[in-house]
Amino acid sequence: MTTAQRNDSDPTELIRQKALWMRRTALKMVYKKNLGHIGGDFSATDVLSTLYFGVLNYDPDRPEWDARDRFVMSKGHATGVLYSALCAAGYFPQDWLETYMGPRSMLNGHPNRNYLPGVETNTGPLGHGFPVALGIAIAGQITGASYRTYVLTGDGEQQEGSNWEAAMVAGNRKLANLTLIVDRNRLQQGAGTEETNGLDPLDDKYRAFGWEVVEVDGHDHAALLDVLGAPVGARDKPLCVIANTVKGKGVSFMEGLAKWHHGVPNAEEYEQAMKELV
Ligand SMILES: Cc1ncc(C[n+]2csc(CCOP(=O)(O)OP(=O)(O)O)c2C)c(N)n1
Ligand SMILES: [Mg+2]
Repeated sequence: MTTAQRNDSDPTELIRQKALWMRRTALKMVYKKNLGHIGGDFSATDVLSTLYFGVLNYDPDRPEWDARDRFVMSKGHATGVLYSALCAAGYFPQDWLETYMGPRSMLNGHPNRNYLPGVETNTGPLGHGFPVALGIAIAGQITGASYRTYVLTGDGEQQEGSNWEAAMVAGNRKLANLTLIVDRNRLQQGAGTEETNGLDPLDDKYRAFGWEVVEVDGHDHAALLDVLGAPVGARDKPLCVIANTVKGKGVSFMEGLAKWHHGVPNAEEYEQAMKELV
């Protein structure tokens, strides 16, 4: 990020302000388009805000800058929060957000790197982003590059088999430059993860695959900053951060309910939600 935006005396203040803006912006986009995935946008907002405004090295004027840290949004359905973050980070102007999922928009329902600066790779099919991030991290390991690779996956997404192939390779290769963040909101589309195809004990699974594992409150900016900003040199394994989150976080009547996976608020609900997001 650009150092001009950072407040070194309290780095969480900027993260908090951006997270609020991102939630309001994602809600506006979803409401206006009458489409989207607001529940998973809100569970991931604090992780993305911490990454973009406290952790990642990037330059929005040079999206392909070689030394940039890579962020892969494997849960590609959550474009409300991804596009809000990229816009807040300076990759494109705010009026582009108005075109969300419109005809010929660059802001598709799922992110497309050929259209939108800042999108590291196309995602949307669950289980796709993590294996791509693995390849990016391996490339960095082979070439001795300094960039770090971060990937955010949904917890329901972890049920896809491709993740476990990627996890195995990362552990075997001791890819310390790779951080996987699991948005552990315990809900997938329409139901809970544990009643659908349980993941627990997720931490033990990753440890068995050769990863270091840390659990964190996925809405606590200071805790996220500590874990995600920790120097790579301090470990010799890939890092799995299980971010315990709440689907729909920030709006009381959305929190923890599967219906808001891709529910859209009506006018009254929209007003109410905006009143809460201050
Ligand atoms: C391979 C594949 N199957 C199904 C879908 C449709 N789909 C989109 S999101 C989703 C649920 C994802 O749940 P989770 O990973 O927990 O996401 P979050 O709770 O963070 O929104 C499903 C089934 C998809 N995008 N890709
Ligand atoms: Mg989930």
